[in-house]
Amino acid sequence: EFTDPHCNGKQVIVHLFEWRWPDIALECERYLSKKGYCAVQVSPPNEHVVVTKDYPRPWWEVYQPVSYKLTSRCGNEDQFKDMVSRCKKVGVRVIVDGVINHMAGLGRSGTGTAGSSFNSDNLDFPGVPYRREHFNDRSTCPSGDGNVNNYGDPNNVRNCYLVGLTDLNQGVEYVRDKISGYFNNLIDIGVSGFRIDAAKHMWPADISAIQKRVKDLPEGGKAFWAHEVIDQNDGAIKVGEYTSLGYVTEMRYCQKIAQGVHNFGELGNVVDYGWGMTPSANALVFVDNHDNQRGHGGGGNLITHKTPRDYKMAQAFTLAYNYGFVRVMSSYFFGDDSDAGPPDKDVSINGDGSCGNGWVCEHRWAPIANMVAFRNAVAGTGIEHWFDSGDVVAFARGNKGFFAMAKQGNLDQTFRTGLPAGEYCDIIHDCQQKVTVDGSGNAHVHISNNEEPIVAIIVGGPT
Ligand code: LAG
Ligand code: CA
Repeated sequence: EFTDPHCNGKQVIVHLFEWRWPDIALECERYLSKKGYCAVQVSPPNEHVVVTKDYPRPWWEVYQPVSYKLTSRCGNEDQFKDMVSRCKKVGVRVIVDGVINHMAGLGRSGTGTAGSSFNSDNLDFPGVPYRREHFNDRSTCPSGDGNVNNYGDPNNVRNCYLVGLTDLNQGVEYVRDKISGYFNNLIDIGVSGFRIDAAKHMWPADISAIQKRVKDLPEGGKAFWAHEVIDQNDGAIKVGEYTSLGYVTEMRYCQKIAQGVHNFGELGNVVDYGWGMTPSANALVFVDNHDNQRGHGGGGNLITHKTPRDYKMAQAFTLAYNYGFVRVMSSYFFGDDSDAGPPDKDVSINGDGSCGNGWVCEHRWAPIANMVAFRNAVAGTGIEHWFDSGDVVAFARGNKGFFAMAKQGNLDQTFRTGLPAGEYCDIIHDCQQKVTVDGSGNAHVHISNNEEPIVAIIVGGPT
């Protein structure tokens, strides 16, 4: 019910992390629509704190709400509306990162990005307005210091302050009304779905009560919901508590795909239900996200754009495989500084289609971008003709697509592809090589030892 992305069967969303609204509008028109991306997840559009005290304008200031007015670091309300309508016009939906667990952190006060005053220590957010009675307190939070400090206790995780962020009580009717009012305003503007920040830190029943107050989309049906629940088999809270509410983030996949790319022999076990991984129908799947790529939110031992060859293999495999609904990450460079905010320059596009001005644009890397069409083309098919030698992995998706990658490159091998006979373009390399499938469905595959030791072909693809 809450897992329909409303984009005509398209299968992949992209997170344009901290991109500004005018840049996203342009990207929808010039790129995302053409490559078959279903939707873009945008950073929180609501008013938030301006952090200058601990660090000059860190990325994470957008996770400290001041109100639900639509002026944020990414742009103002007019720019937001313009982006949503321009993206929608070219068939790309907008999914908003909804920060509704909390407001700004203790110790912060002043004026937010839309001009509202606030004082966290007094639990006073007149821009909403929220007051003391709308927050959790000693009567609901059992931890000694008021902060989340025991992941074994759901009351602690959900009713206490996450890293000192003033924790809203979503059990209060007024709070539910304010949050659903914010979401309904976004739906009126044309937004199609929500990524729910810190869903683990809210009661599923409270989220459900909020969802009941959120209107259907203008074209009919419920909005798309993806709940951020970090479950790495390390605490009391399980993603399964949220699957009736929409998609849930499957963080264990980040660990599994990293292990798999480091040792191809493990790729057959990349979805481990024994590990409690979410059923495919509810799993939001990604190689990395904006938190774990910089060591926040369950980081460590995963693959990011900083190792491009591995990253391309991880993301291409993820798009070729048949697990979950895939979100592609699109980052900016941050070196060793995990607090660094986004570049203060527009996203520029180089002659070769890559991005400049500090934007990584993984979603434009050919092995990632072109695999979006692959996933769209093979939707609904199963994995067939699985081959895994420990160095080489290959498989078909029904009789619609075939994918192979070779860890060391230098591959010359014949595989069963399951595809109809014919000549196909290798979509990974923009058709620079062709793959011929013979009458029995076999094809000889060549992979050089380069930066993208991958081959992929689809029925109905470019020729
Ligand atoms: C999330 N998911 O559950 C976001 O994906 C994650 O990026 C958010 O944390 C978190 N929940 C709260 O929305 C981020 C940073 C934190 C940052 C927080 C608030 O990962 O490091 O905390 O946003 O800006 C920062 C400071 C803390 C401080 C806190 C309160 O890093 O040291 O205690 O602000 O002032
Ligand atoms: Ca909470």
